[in-house]
Amino acid sequence: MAKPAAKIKPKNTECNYIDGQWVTPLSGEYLENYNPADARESLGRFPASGAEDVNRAVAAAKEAFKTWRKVPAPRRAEILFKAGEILLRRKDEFAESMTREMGKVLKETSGDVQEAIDMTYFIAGEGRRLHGFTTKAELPNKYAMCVREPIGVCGLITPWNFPMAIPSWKILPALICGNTVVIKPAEDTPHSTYNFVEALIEAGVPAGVVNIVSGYGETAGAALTNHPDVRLISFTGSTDTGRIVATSAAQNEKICSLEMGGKNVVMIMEDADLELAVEGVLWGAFGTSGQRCTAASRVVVHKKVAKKFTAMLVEGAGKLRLGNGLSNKTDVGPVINAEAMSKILGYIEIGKNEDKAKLMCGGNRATKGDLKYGYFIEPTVFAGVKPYMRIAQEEIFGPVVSVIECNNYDDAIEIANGVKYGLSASIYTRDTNRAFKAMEDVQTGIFYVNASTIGAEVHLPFGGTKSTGNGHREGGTQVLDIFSEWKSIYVDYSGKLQRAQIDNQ
Ligand code: UN1
Repeated sequence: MAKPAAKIKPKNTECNYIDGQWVTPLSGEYLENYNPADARESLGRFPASGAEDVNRAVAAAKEAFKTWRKVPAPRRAEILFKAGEILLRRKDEFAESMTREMGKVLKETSGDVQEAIDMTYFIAGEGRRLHGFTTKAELPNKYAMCVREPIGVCGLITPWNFPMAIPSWKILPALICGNTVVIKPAEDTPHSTYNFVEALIEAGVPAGVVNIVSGYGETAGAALTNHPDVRLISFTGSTDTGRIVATSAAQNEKICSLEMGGKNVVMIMEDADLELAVEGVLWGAFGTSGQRCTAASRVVVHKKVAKKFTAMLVEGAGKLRLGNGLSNKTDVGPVINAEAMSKILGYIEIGKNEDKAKLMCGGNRATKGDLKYGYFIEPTVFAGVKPYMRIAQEEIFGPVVSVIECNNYDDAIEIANGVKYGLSASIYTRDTNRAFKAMEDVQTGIFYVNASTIGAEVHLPFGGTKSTGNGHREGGTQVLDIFSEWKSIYVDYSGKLQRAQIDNQ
């Protein structure tokens, strides 16, 4: 008689993590994770979960909330501190795995893991500072105070461009406030979120407190945003998807925090240090292949220095080396997938034809040697761009930058503010008065002086105005306002009937 086939234990990454267990998806479906630098390389399969998987995870999170909410915040913080240590120990390994699935260079993926570590320590510290306040009550012998309360089950939907940092921005503050979470990582980069959650598990997060359901937005994501037991949705991604998320969240009164697109500007005044400015724009526009919501995608430059600046920028862009992010010779990695590549190339066509801007360098897919196996786009600079053009208005999310000339400071501000987004902006100038004035005049959530539009730090609020978001801020202590609700408490120690007291007023 033939022996029964040995049961092969599925890898953790082929499972969802629900109620403290790695479980295969009830949907029975999977998605394949590919290396964007070489699409021949599969990095394994992950669940393509359905509504029944999400239901299971939400039920576990709902149950775990009953006890987790009662764990004192300083105790919850101890787990986070431990997770920070684990992330630090495994930083190189996690950075390498992120470069494989996301494409950005090792320096940037190490930065991504570091941002998660920073967030871990920062938010763990908040475990001893979940301050409320007291105030005077209207009556004598009465005490009034206000405390933060956890919200319940939080549904988190995260993007692929910062596949560990952004999950950390959401999971950690949710946990410190006493909530439980179900996270659906981006389908292009689930592994980095799995790595992050593994660190939390090793640090001792109890079963059901953190759950991962991997899958697509249309199925797993939609099931999460529609689930009646999910009290809060926190989403980072495109403005179009954010609108869908917000609409379904509104249907059952969910708290909803959205972090969406950007069309960030670097303003270069006639007195700027051009070398500094060029370096800033190169890093801001082409770092992470331009796939940051904070990417510098517009440069507004004073007409007196425009020619010189553009020549320096084009020279710098031409020197950037495209390649696999694992090589220390690479400056710019691939874009995330074939669809993104064709969208970006589509915008380059719009820039050349419809907008009739001047293509100064780049403009093509790079296919030399092994690059043909990946999704590489040459760093692209357009000059002669007018503020109304589509390449100057729409988020391209790729290595494409538009140089727009301005006549003076007021002109620069008008162009800077003339887009629907409001995430990040910067000014290069040696005039401190002007720098301070710009701080006030620019309508964005983040502003830099003599630095690029990228590089936000975790202990300051992160988020944008206008169509970039819906008024919330991640990072800083302000993130606690997303993940907790205020409870006002009145203690009457007069021992008198309330009615009598009111009459005495
Ligand atoms: C994003 O692009 O979605 O400030 C986040 C920065 C990074 C975070 C970017 N710390 O560029």
